[in-house]
Amino acid sequence: MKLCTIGLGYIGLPTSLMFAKHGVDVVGVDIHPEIISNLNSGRLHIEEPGLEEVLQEVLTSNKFRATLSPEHADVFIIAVPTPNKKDMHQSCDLTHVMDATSNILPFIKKGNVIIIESTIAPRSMDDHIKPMIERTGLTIGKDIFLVHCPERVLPGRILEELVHNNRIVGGITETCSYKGSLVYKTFVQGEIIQTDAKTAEMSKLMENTFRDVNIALANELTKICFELDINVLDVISMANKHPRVNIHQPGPGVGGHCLAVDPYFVVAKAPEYARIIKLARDTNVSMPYYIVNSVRMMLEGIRKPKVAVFGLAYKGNVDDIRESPAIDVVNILMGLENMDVALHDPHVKSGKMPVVSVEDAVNDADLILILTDHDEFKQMDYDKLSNLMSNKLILDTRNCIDATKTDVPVANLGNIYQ
Ligand code: SAJ
Repeated sequence: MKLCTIGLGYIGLPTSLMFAKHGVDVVGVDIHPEIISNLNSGRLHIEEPGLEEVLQEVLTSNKFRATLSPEHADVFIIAVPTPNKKDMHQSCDLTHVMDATSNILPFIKKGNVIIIESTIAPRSMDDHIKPMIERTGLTIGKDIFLVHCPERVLPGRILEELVHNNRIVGGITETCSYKGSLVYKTFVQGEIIQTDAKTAEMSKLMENTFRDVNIALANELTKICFELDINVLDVISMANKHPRVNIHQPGPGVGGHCLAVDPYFVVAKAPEYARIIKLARDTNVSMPYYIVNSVRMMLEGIRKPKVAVFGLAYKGNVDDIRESPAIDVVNILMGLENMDVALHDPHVKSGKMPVVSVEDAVNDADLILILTDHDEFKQMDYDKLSNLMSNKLILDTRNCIDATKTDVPVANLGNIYQ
């Protein structure tokens, strides 16, 4: 089998490498020449545990190569970004998916399987992708097989989840679903569930929406508990002792290219009904302001305070800053008069954000503001580090450090004041 993947980002690259590792001849396509030359020389442009080793392995076995333009293949997988449009409801921008589909059209032939893995708004396959393919004159379900198989892997655990997660394969026809499922049988050990395209689209969106709404509940509860002088973290851990309750963790907001993006695709399709989903988004988007207010309360009385921000990535142990709430917090803090802000993130390269060393960040700082739960922050010697500070305060918005291991006062979202 020969596979041509379009898009070599957080999903397309690990997926390509996994197929190559399992004996498939893979050609990966991306529009960025530097990504192509880096990958062909064994260098990654994204951080993901275990990925570098797999890249070396499939380059050595000649099962993978990267290139700028598509080629004939048996299977095409499209894994390009679907951002929000800048319209009223932030609907799904299908431009990259449509472009990628149009770019492979000259190379498709009878018997091919075309798979869209990008997260897309409900009905995108039926209303937009299917008509494009049909214009070639090929009959879907007979000559060519079109499916939506949404990616569902968790950054940080991608290689493991690619193999062990269940896959939803939503075909335009039943034969399409069947042909699509055969492709994933190459390495998927989880269940491969066949359905139609629009059910697959909506299921994927609901997975991320469920999580976003649940986190919004935790964030709303944080504000309620603060007003009532109750520790929200204790409340959540007590409530979660119930066998059917699982409230997620509050934090500075919800980031990444999935939870902070996908729920809007549903809202935009049915705004009059998607009310909880929209409110949850608004609640999560409000959290950076809540965090900055908390910082201001903790620093009250200090003339020109300095905040050392720990963590810019949208979540722990990744380098991805897309939609990161930490970036929103930083922007709001930097907009305040009489506030110094220094940024530290061991995973984020200085080209992306003006990050400094941990010592430079805390030097003369009044407060360490932890916004991302990187392992490095959990293991830090805060007693030693705090000797560089003017005032010794930590606000751990991720509740990730062990406050009993340091003499520095540690506040968290359950306990803003010290
Ligand atoms: N977060 C909280 N509280 C929590 C859990 C997460 O504030 O209790 C925040 C994180 O810090 C982060 C954001 O939510 O800012 C999203 O992180 P995440 O770990 O929940 O998810 P992602 O965006 O890394 O990956 C999600 C996953 N979806 C689900 O778990 C339902 C993943 O399986 C999907 O493949 C991925 O979205 C995607 O690409 O759609």
